[in-house]
Order: sequence, then structure tokens, then C-alpha cells
Amino acid sequence: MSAQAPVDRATDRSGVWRGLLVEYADRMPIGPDTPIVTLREGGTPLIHSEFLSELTGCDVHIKFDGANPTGSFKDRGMTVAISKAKEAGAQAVICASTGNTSAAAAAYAAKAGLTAAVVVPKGKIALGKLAQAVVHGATVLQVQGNFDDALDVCRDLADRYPVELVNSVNPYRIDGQRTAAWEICDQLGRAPDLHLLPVGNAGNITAHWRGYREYHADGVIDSLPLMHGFQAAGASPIVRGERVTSPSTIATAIRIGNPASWPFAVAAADESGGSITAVTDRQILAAFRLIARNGVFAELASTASIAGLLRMHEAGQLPRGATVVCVLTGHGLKDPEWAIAGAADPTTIPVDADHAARVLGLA
Ligand code: AN7
Repeated sequence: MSAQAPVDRATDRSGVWRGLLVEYADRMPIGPDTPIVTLREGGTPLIHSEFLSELTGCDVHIKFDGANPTGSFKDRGMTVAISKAKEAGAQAVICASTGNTSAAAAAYAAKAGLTAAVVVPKGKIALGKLAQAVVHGATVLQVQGNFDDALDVCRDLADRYPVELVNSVNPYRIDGQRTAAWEICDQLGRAPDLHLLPVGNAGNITAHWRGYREYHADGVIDSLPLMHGFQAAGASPIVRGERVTSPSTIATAIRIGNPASWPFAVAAADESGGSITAVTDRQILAAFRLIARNGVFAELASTASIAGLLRMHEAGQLPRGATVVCVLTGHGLKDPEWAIAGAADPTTIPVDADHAARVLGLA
């Protein structure tokens, strides 16, 4: 055994998920000498929702990507981007982020022994995400501007200084994020009819569509889903057809006014026969609460997919009996503030079971 335990590419017989670069090695841009930097991301649950199925008359499944090691889908792209950065001999990586990318970059850079710097919009990222960047030892810079400004700074830095950019403009990020589509097909045994997800910088919808198309071209699936992406109404440049200079939404993860993968997102919606539309903050918050009451604590922004599902249902846009997958991209613990907001304080009781029983209405 070497001191630094390798990821067993072939010898791990435990049946435990080995991470994306091993599980999907044949579809990944890696060679035998690529160092595999993994936290065993991917393999996230596809959860059947009886509640949403009954409500909509469809067969609704939730792809819970909040179950990734750092609590969001960003790990899928980061295992590839950081592995390739390490292979190329990079010492330092940088990214702009609304929070989840920076959390993933910090964690994977730490695992790889690389230095990470993250640039975030000042005061606009959830506390849990900031905590992740800090605890993993990344240098955090808060920019006086929004995400789009932060990305401009990072692109400029990577152009002129020796740092590797690991935002989704880095093609390895998109390569890794294709795996969500493959997992969904592998888990369902087919492609869904409709694939619903939140859209921010638009890397994920781009990656998922590529993933489905590749599986289709290779004959793994025999149909393609309609891709329906949802932006927050106050940060919906693709829907409006113009850059939003001051994006505004409570869903800070998707508070983005000039998405880097804009044209690819439009292509995904158009080519698949789907759409990119907006959901309001109110609809997102209602969806967040609804899905939590059904057992899944997802990050607020990620529940734009559920808000979109409900809106399409109310508008009569869901074909009866369709197989639908809603992607929940992040974990609710990233930002517990939205769970607690408006809730009553827990009742304080003495150490007395009878007292507890009276409060609970059992006695
Ligand atoms: C939970 O972390 O852009 O459309 O900097 O955190 O691929 O950008 C996060 C985006 C959806 C949107 N859901 O995905 C970042 C960042 C959650 C997110 C999105 C994000 P993209």
C-alpha cells in the first residue's frame, strides 16, 4: 500500500460508489496517469415523489444532488476540473461563485494539495457556503459587485496570472456535470420525458443536455427529455433576452445576470423542445417549503425546479403520465435561515415526560 491511498480503479469490490471519474471512466477525459482527485461524489439518490406524482398526474422523481460531498452538484464538475489542473501541474485555482462553486473548489483543492482563492459577491452568499470555503483553507475575496463582476475579475486574473480558472467556462467542469444525466438514465432505466432544473450561470443545463445526447448517440437511451430550465424572475436574463445588470432574488445561488453558458442553455431548450422560463421568489419559497414537508431539505435556489413543475402543472403543460425528473441541486443546510424564518421558537419544557405529553396533546 502506498502512503497516499489510491482510488482503486478496479480492485474495490465493496459495492460502494467510487466517485465519478472511476464509475464513468470510459466517458471521462482522463488517462491512466491522471491523478484522480475525488471525494466520491455522484451516485446521488433519485427519489420517487409520491406526493408530487399524485398532485401532477405524472411520475415525478427528484434527483437530489444536495447529497454530494460538499452539498451541491458542483462536486461533479470539480472532481474533473481539479484532477486535470493537478495533472497539468497547476499550483493554484481560482473561481467566482455565488457560494457552491467556491465550496466545492475549496474542498477539492484542499484534497489535491492545491491553493484555492475564491471571489464572491460581498454579503450575498449563504453562511454555510462561506464557512466551507474558509474551513477548507481557501482565500476568500469579497468583491464589491455581483457574481458577474466576480467572474470578470477571475477571467482576467486567469488570463494574466498563473492560476487555473475552475468556473464552468472551464470545459472539464461541464464534462463532469454530464454525469447527472447519465445517473438519472441508469437509475430510471430510460431517459425521463421531462427534465427540470434551476438555471443560473447555465453550465448545468448545458452539461445535462450534452450528457443525454451522448447516451442517446451511443444507444444507451432511445429517447431524449424536454429540457425545462427555470431562472429566478429577478435574475432572468435568458427569459428577458438581455443582460440583467442588477439581478435580485432571495435565491442567491442563481442571482446571476449574465450567464456564461447562455447560448448553450438556449440551444438545450430549443433542440429538446423545452423552455427556459422564470419563477418568482414567492413560488420558489413555496416549493422549498412543500418539498421539505415531503422529506427533502433542498437549498432554496434548487427548488426553482419544483416551483417550475408546479407552475407547469397549473398551466396544464404537463402531459399526463409523463416521467419527470426535477433536479434539486443543493442541500438545505447550506442556508438554514430560510427554514427557520417565520417559524415559532421551540417550546421549552422541564425534565418531565408528563409535561411533554401534555404539550404534545398526548395526555
Ligand atoms: C444550488 O456556485 O453559479 O446554471 O457560483 O448553486 O449551472 O450555474 C451556483 C449555481 C443551481 C445554477 N442551483 O447552476 C456558483 C453558482 C444551485 C447553485 C445553480 C447554482 P448553473
